[in-house]
Amino acid sequence: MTTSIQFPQDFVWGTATSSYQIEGAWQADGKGESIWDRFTHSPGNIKNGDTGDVACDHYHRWSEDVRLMAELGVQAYRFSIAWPRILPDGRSPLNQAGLDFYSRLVDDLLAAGIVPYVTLYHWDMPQALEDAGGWPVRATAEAFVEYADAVSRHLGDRVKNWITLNEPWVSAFMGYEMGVHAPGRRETAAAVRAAHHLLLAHGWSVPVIRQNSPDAKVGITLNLTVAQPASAGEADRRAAQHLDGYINRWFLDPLYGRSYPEDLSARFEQHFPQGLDHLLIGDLSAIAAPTDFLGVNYYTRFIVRDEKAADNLPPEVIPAPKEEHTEMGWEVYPEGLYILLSKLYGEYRIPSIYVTENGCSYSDGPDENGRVRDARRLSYLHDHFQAAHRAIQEGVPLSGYFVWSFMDNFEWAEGYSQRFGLVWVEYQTQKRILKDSALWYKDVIAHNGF
Ligand code: IFM
Repeated sequence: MTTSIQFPQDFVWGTATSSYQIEGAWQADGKGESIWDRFTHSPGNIKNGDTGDVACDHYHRWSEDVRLMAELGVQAYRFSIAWPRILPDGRSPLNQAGLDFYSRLVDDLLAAGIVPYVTLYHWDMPQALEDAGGWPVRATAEAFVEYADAVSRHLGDRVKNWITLNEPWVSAFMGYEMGVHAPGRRETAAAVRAAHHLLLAHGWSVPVIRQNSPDAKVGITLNLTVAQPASAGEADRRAAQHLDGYINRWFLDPLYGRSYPEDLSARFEQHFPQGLDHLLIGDLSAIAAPTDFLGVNYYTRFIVRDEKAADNLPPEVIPAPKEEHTEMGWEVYPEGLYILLSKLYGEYRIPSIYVTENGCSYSDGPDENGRVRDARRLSYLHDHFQAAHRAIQEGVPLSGYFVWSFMDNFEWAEGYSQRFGLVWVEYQTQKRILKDSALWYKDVIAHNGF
C-alpha cells in the first residue's frame, strides 16, 4: 500500500445512508405510506421478500448510531429525510412528529461535532403522489417544492448543506422504465417525463432552500459512471457515447445550462407532449439554477458494446474481463473515479464536488471473536481514496468524501442480501459492530490521509 497521502486541510470525511434503507418504523408517528412501502409489500419485487419495515431500526436507535459515528470520528453525515414522515399524503398538513424526529437527529449530530448533509429525496415518495401520477406528472415537482420549503424552514437554521435529489436517473429509469425499483412501472415515456420533472423539482427548490437556510450550500447528487467502448470500432464507440448520454449527460448538461444533449434528445423528445423545444424554455433555466456543489456517486465503470445497432438504448453492457468484482457484481475500478472527477471538472468547471457515495458490497461477517475482517472493503476504499487524491492533486476541487454506507442496510431490490456498511448490523438483534474497514477509516480521518 502507498504511504503518506495527505488530503487538503479542509477536506470533509463523512459517511452516508438514506431514510428507507435504515429507518424502519414505516408506520410510526403519523408517517404516510411511501412508494417503497407499497413496492416491498407487493410480492415478487424484492429478493427474499425483504422489506424496509424494520431495516436497521434507526428510527428508534438514532442516538446510538450517532454515538457510533462519533466514535468513528466522521466529520459529516449524509442522510435523507423520508418525505411521507413530513407530508404523509404528499401535500399539507405537515406531520410535526416527523419534523421533530429529524430535528432531534440534527441537534444530536451537531452536539457530537458532526455536520449534517441532508438529502431531501432518496426515493421514498409519498404513495399518495404516485397515485396522482408520480414523477411523470408535473404537479409532483410542485409538491416537492412545498416539501423542500417545509423541511428547510424547520431545519434550515442548523442544516447548512442540502442535497435536493439523490440519483434522479435511478428514480426515473429504474423506477419507471425498468420497473425494478418503486413504483415498478415499465413505460419509457413515463421515465423520460419523470427525469424532467425530477430535474425541475430540483431547480425550483434551490432558491426556496436558499431563502429558508441563509448561507446554506445547495447541490444535487447524481449517479455517474465511466462508459468505455469494448473495442476501437465505431459501433462500440457510439454505444459508449450513448450510455454516457443516457446516464451522465442527460442530467449534467441541463443542470449546467447546456440543455438536453442533442445526441439523445432526438430519441427522447417524442415522449414530451409538445416536443422538447417548445416545452422547455422556462424549464431549462429553472433546472440550471446555480448550485454550490455537485454530489457524485461512483461505484464502477461500464464497458459497452453494441454490435447490431449503436442506436439502441440502453446499449449492451458487457462484463469486465477478469477484474475483481464486488458481491453486487460490480467491477472494482478505482481508476474510473479519477477519470470521472477529472472529466467533470474539465467539462463543466464545477466549483465544488463531493463524492457523496462510494463503497462496496461484501458480506464478510463476524469471526468467532466478533471481529469483522473485511479486507476487501478496506482495499476498495484505499484505492478509491487514492484515485480521488490524484484528481485533487491535478486541480479537481473535491471537497469531501462520504463512504457508502455507514452501516449495512436494505439494498433496494436486493433486500438485505448485500452489505455495504462500515458497520456490521446483526438484523435479528440490531447489534452493530465496527468492521475492520471502519477502524481503518477512523485512522484515515484522524490523519487526514494514510
Ligand atoms: O444503496 C444504494 C444507494 O441507495 C444509492 N446509491 C447506490 C447504493 C448502492 O447500490
